Amino acid sequence: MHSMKLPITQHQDQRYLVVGLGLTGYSVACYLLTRGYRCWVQDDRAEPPYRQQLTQRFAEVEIINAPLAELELDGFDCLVVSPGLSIRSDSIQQAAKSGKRIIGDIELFAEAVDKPVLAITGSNGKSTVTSLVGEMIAADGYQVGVGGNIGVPALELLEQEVDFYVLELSSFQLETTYSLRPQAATVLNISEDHMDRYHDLADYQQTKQSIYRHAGTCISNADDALTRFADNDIRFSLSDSSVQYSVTDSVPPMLAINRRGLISTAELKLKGRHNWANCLAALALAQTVGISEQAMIEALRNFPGLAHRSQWVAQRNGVVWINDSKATNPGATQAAIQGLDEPVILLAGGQSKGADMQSLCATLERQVKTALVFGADAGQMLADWQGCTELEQVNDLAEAVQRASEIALVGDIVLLSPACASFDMYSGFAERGEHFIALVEALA
Ligand code: UMA
Ligand code: ADP
Repeated sequence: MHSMKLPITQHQDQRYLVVGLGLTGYSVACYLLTRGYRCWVQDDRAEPPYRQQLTQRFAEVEIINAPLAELELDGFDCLVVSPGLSIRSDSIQQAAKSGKRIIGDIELFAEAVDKPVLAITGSNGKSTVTSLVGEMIAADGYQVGVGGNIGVPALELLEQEVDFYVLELSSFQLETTYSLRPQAATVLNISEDHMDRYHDLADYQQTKQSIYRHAGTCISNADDALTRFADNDIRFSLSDSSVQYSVTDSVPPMLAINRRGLISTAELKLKGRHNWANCLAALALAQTVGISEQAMIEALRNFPGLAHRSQWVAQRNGVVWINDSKATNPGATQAAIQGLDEPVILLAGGQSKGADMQSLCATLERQVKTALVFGADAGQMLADWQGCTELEQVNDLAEAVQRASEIALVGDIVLLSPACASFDMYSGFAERGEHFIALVEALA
């Protein structure tokens, strides 16, 4: 097994500016510097997260600590922009107009990759499907590289010899990707997210749909018209059993390929109807690269789900506590609540990113006894949810957990499913979820 791929020869003469030194920027800089490219790094933060790691590995690297708008960009041929930064900013638009390539880490990956890629996007369920497809491929005895927005930068995957790659791609990453040719690609679903980065839902949808551009097979969700690409899409559906990947109408339903039941949903460790859709999408993806049914079924049966996605935390005095910190938009929260049969006390809040919280009203009215809201956009939630359910504003998650423990009755579920990003109070959804677990464990 090689520890490193051979240097690539494309664009060897170009001068690269890596824009942003987060996880992505670090992986891009390492990738370029290891291969001998001329590369500089820029970040406007006083102490970029990966400065120390990068300078430890490459003492000679030049890190420019200034806003992009203040830089003379004529000396660069290509800007590799981190996903957290919008390419619609004036300075990047100007650089594009003057002929510079504007790309992201996934474009560099696409230029170098020589094995089949399965590509997954959507507003919700990406990480679950990405991991599940990875498990299916591994269960069939192949080596697989799983990464992208899920948290392992795609370029790091190139350091190992594998048979297949499975990539979770965010809309931000897709904005700067042009030549990825996935063997199969899917848009799992589209609901409002990142409305602070897009003009409207159609703009966001169009970015998501670019994953289909050079895909061998397009896999769409027949229950969500916004995911549809063309008449010959492979489709999955929870409601239409005439499409290739569906559920039977037996009780309990089975996941089915062309109406033939493969495995009962009762055998899945993943809970909630939205996860059945995720399983169908994973089956469709894995089948395009010839994974055996036996391996797919084994993976479906064993996959416990990921942390922070409707994760069971504890049962205390007849009350179940669930951590769904990864729900960073209203669509995800809706799916989490709808997956439960019990009365819910909802803990929600953070940064809404411009999403319309009223889309949750019907679900709140039906299933949520009380919503405890906190964080930067608590005010918006209070206003948008007025009259749908009982509402209380609290200062933070600690107070929300305390208050929930006071009001929860036997048989209730306390669900952290914030419908918001966490960056007003945490480094990310994982830190928020860990904090929640610690708070619940500390309850008397
Ligand atoms: N930033 C600055 N100044 C800079 C550069 C960045 O202020 O000069 C800020 C950004 O505005 C952003 C933060 O730093 O708020 C992080 O941005 P980044 O692009 O450096 O992010 P990375 O650390 O490289 O992480 C990114 C993804 N983050 C984003 O897209 C915001 C990670 O997804 C992903 O796991 C990682 O690359 C590896 O591919 C996180 C995410 O929130 C989990 N993704 C969004 C989502 O899932 O909804 C799209
Ligand atoms: P992503 O990577 O797209 O954020 P995850 O698999 O991490 O997706 O799940 C994030 C949240 O989205 C979960 O906490 C769950 O509540 C919700 N979710 C998962 N799958 C779906 C789906 N198919 N439809 C709607 N919501 C979903």
